Amino acid sequence: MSGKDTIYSNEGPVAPFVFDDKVAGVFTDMINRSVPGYATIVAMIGALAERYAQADSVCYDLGCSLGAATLSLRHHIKVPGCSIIAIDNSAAMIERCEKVIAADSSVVPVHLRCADILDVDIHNASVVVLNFTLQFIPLAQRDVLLQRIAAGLRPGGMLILAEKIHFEDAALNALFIDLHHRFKEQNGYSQTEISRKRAAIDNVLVPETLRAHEQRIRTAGFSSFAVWFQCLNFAAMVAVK
Ligand code: GEK
Repeated sequence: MSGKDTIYSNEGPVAPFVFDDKVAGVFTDMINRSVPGYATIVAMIGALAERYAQADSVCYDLGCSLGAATLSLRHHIKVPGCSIIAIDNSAAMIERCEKVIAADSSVVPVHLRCADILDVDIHNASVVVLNFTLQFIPLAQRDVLLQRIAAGLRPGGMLILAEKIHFEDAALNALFIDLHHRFKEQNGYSQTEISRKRAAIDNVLVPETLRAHEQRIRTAGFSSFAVWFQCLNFAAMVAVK
């Protein structure tokens, strides 16, 4: 389904990164070769949802791309009456995601929506997943989004948040960025591809510190918070209402 990501292999001016048809067509290859631990995080999203999905509730996958987290949720939900709402504002992603879901055998209902997650109602939720999506939301809108998620979660409901992160210590921040670039190099990206992608994503993907995430999550009304995965400048967190 996914082609090989060669989007930044040529020289030339770099436009800001967008989730268009070209990106959607190579997305699985791109994210697996770019995000350390991505497959582990996706698998664990299912394991967490298996414990926290509640009967007759909704699991939300916000910024679902091609539906990797949706499939993981779908194959782990065991309670009756639970459905999944998967949302992405990229039409190219949603078109492909529809095919992925149609080809999958699970009977848990999935409703796909092409919409901005900032505009979508969150209601009767037991699990909400933001798997590398919040980092693309403008900083000024992140508090309100987290407050809406907290309000839409049932008591005992869970937020699963994975993000690229920033470090307050400048030397460590530089070290982790450098090691992440080495990781990409080891996965077959050239120096040109790495630096052009970095330029394209600058100001489009805005990472924050773990401290900022925890503060926002607690202020939004969650009662517990933990980091359950981290590799270099990529981390996955969990919070329970
Ligand atoms: C996975 N979760 O594979 N509204 C809806 N979707 C959005 C918005 C928005 N405001 N902003 C960005 N997106 C996936 C991976 S990718 C992560 C998520 C990455 C969507 C965007 O279109 C893209 O599909 C996704 O969020 C981010 O488990 O590329 O690093």
